[in-house]
Amino acid sequence: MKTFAAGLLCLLLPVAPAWAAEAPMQVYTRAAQSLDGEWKVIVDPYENGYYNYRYQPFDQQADPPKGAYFRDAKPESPTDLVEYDFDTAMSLQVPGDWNTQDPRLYYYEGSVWYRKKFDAPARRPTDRAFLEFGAVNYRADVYLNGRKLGVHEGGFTPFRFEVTDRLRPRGNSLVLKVDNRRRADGVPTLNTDWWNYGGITRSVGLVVVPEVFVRDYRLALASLADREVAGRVQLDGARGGEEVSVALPELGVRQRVRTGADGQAEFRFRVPGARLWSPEHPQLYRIEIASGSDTLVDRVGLRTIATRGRQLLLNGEPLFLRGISVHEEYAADGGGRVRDAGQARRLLERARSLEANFVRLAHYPHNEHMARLADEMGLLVWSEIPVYWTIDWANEATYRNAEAQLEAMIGRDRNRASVIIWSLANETPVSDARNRFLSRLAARARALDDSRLLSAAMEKHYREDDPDMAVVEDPLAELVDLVSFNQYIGWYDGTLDKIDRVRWQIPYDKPVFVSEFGADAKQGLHGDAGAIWTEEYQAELYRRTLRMLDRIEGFAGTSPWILSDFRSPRRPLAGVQDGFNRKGLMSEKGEPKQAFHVLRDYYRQKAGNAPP
Ligand code: GCB
Repeated sequence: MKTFAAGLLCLLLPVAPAWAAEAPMQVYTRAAQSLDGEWKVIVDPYENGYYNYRYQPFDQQADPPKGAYFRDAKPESPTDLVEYDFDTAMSLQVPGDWNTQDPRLYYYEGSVWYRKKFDAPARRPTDRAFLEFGAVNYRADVYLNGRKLGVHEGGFTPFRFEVTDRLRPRGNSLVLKVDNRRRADGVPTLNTDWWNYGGITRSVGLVVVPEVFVRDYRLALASLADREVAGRVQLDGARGGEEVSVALPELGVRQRVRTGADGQAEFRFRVPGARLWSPEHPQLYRIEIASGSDTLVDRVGLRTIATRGRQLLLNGEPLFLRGISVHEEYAADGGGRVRDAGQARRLLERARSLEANFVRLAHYPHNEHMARLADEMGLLVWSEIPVYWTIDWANEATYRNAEAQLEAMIGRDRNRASVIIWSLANETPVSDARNRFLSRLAARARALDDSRLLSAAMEKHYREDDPDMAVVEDPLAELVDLVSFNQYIGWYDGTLDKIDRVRWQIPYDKPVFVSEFGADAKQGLHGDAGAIWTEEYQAELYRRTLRMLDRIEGFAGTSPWILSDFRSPRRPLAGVQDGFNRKGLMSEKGEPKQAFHVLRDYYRQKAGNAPP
């Protein structure tokens, strides 16, 4: 299956962005030829390489001229006018955002052309090849050897193109036009409180697989009491009737099943001796899925997550989420978006040093390293799509874009034991159009994965007859499993003393999760606890807020805002913010503020590890 096949027809017709409809593909553990490293780039604010001087796209012409950058052309004679040359152009590293690699691109929002030359890997004549992109922000127009493969929109999810018949043995030219301009109808939309990092921000690889291969699988502990595991395998290229073997060697499990006409095979077996996955014992087992000449190897944890009334249950036991929100940014070494597994690990280690057992990966799907490391390190995960603030709710294309991102997120990470919550949205204003949009998304998420909890970061308001009575009521709360909301009492909403007065009305028999609270503080700025921006104010806000939250009935955890300071164009205050949201418990470099210790002590107590 292809993200979007741009065949002959598409030389004449516009290539529409790829919205969904693509089956997930598990590639993380497969050997791939890496296309990371140095790419040649041309910054193109006027999209000169895409449009001719009459503003007609070159890639909709049957025979695009050499001036189309995706042709990656060279002059063929001394008078041949070609006004670009990738070979002599500047370079950027992939994966990586462009903003922090070159000071001239720090604020740039527009198009950059990327080019990579590569030789095809050795393969058998029947093998198939896929170009896999971890994420490109925001829109990618992708061309191989001068021909368009397709378009992808959405900056945080993987996509791929089958290029089996398009590869040359040597000297392939892969060209992307990457455009990070914000759009009113985009997901996210124009307005966010984070940096709009552009570029090929995650790895690119070429994956070679046999003609028939294990494309995807899912597996979950279906019954805690019976220790029964259920799942299914999806072959690609199958005719039906293929044998598939599923093995968990450490548990002595090996099952053989056969695919139906759709290439799918279901399995079900018992694992009486299995140790369940939990933050205390993040046990993973090797799984081998084989069919014909293909074998996919992975590591999986087995656990259940559920709610009972206002309680959260992990493996049937009550669970309190000692969480922290995290942006996928590692600014400690001057960079921006997390570039590799090492940086992802350091972020999660910061979270663990807080005694957290849970991370809210805000506000978009993070790179795949995060959930995989969380599996290994024993951190529970909330994963969300960037349906943030003022989405274009009534626009069907916007809905399909959001749904595609949801499908890609769930498709990629649904075998990660660490991931327990899919979140649909953040602080979205209640309206009929928004309710319809989110209830469709909720139904889609349930259809894709019924083994996890659904949530969304909602908002609170106050009762008209009682200004100290905070109410969480939202039609969305009916649809989700966990009633989550963000609140900033003592920061955007009143001063510290208000925190002590507020009472809560939350009329759902569901666990309550406080997905954000916090205050800005500049690390190293000290003063009176009554003065904002100081570490003391932030620490005091944490002390009072934690006491308040403990009074909420059904309070099942929190993920305060946020682990580390992060870049935001909404935060210009010189000398304090300097372009950073300062609500971190640590500076962007990882230096803890006082509030870090307040929250860590609280979490120690919750974990039953309070110092004497
Ligand atoms: C919020 C948003 C988060 C912001 C934060 C803030 O409610 O969900 O994205 O960064 O507040 O600091 O204002």
